[in-house]
Amino acid sequence: DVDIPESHPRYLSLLTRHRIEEGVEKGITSKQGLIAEGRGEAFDYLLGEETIPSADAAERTAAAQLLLAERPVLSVNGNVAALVPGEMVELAAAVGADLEVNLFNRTEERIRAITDHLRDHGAEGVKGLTADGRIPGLDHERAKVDADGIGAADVVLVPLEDGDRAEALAAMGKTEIVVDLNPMSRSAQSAAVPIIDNILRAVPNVTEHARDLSESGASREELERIVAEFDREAALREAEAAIRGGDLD
Ligand code: PTJ
Repeated sequence: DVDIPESHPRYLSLLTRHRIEEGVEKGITSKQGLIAEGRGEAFDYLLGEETIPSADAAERTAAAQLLLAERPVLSVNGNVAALVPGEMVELAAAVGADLEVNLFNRTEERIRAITDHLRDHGAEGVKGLTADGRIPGLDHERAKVDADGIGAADVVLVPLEDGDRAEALAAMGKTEIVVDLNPMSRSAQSAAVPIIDNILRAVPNVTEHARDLSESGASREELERIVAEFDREAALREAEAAIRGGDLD
């Protein structure tokens, strides 16, 4: 990747910056993606740059939810493609989900670049170019999805998503899993399963949970129990408390 010694105290954050910069240079990540990255980094710093226990519980729940789904879809934008392309391909394989390139600042060119990038990382049949479906309640460009992808999905993973789109997808009745370092963002607030963690840690951990659950032969009942026991309000509260640095009351 790049010559940053792993022992460097800011290793992960330097690696992340480098990947995002490279993403912009390759035409994968938008310039707004740089701003989003800076915002995420600040929250991650306050979280201690670690997966807190409530985030791990959310990641296990996300794995259960994706395994239970009939038509799970993982949405990929310019930041996700730059940061965790191979990890998204692995997660899709572990839970039997489709990958769909879906952009906030949509251009055909960037969709093609991201699709190629995902294929270079082993993806097959990436969705997103057909764009024959619409999310109700959003303006034209922001509303585009593949009808047989996100349009028909029952469970969607939308990492680093814009608030309006996250709310509109939830309003369509989809079970929404969001990865966002800001527990106060509308995306995190509208998700059935908000994962307040860095996408770099979150995606591999969801995959690991999915593999554990599959390999241990977890039944539907057990997966449903994991989903039912997850408390989204508590997860959001605990993340906010960790960021604010202390007990809430
Ligand atoms: O590629 P596009 O056109 O689809 O655009 C993607 C971005 C991310 C630019 C677009 O969706 C956007 O503008 O998003 P926002 O509104 O900036 O929200 C991004 C959220 O992701 C913010 O709440 C950040 O704190 C959070 N975030 C940033 N980096 C990470 C992150 N969350 C988890 N892991 C990160 N590495």
